[in-house]
Amino acid sequence: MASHPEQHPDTTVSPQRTSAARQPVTPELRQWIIDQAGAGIAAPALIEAMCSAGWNEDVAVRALEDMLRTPLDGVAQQQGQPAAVPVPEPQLHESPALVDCGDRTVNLLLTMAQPRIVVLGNLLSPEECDALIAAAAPRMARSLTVATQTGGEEINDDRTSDGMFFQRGESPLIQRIEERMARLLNWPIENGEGLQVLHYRPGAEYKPHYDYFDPAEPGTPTIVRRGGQRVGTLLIYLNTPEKGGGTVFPQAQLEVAPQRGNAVFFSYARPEPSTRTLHGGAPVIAGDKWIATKWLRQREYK
Ligand code: PD2
Ligand code: ZN
Repeated sequence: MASHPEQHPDTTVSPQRTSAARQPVTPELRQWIIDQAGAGIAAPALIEAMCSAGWNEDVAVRALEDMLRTPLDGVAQQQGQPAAVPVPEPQLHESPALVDCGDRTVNLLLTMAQPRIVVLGNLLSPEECDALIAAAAPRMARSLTVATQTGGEEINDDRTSDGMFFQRGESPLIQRIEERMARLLNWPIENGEGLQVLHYRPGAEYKPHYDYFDPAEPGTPTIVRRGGQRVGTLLIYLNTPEKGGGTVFPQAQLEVAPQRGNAVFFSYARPEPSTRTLHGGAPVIAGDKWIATKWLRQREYK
């Protein structure tokens, strides 16, 4: 049985707890969750205990979700790592099978807490995928990556795809897709970089990397002046390659199969390998692979 959170010496129950819709997740509540989870108490029992101690159910669930996502946060800060910052996150309270994105309902296929990864089905229709490829195809060039030494851009042998960027909101199609992503991830459209489309031919790949900008690189302060750090990535598969081309997360030992219209989202609350968001595009073995990538920044990306 889970003890009640108010039994924690630092936690006092006040009558306002049940009425306040926006109760904060206090450090004491976080500590209580760590203690209980460490004692092997399962999530449903923890939520029940918090609710019967007077915590608002939404706050209880949010606290637990936060803890599951960043279980080592306290330890990380003690070790001098930067504090975790807010990240985009779909509304997945009560594990819905379907997620409402305003103009489209998306299927929830997989969630992982640490690293935070969410796999979604049916984010784009087949027609939207085809339209994105058609609009991108005449504008493709060998992919560049951000040159972390200088803050500029460079050709990178780790990334043997062709690519292009749409301007944010540059067409009704792009606008509609960006609004859907913003609604899905609860993150302002203005914080997104322009949507990127990549095309991999057989043999092409994107070797494992992190999407955040390494704070140790000299070009990073220049890069993050515009919009802050990247804190999340949404990759959408625009076609289904015949063989290969999955998105791999080596630290999670996970591979997401590329299926047209599906997407994988992951977030990183600090620019650190401890987020375990190392990921890569496995070599395409047969057929082509087309993806669209949306990177989310901390602040408005002007
Ligand atoms: O194409 C992919 O699966 C892939 C893998 C890793 C794309 C990216 N990173 C990216 O666009 O950042
Ligand atoms: Zn990447």
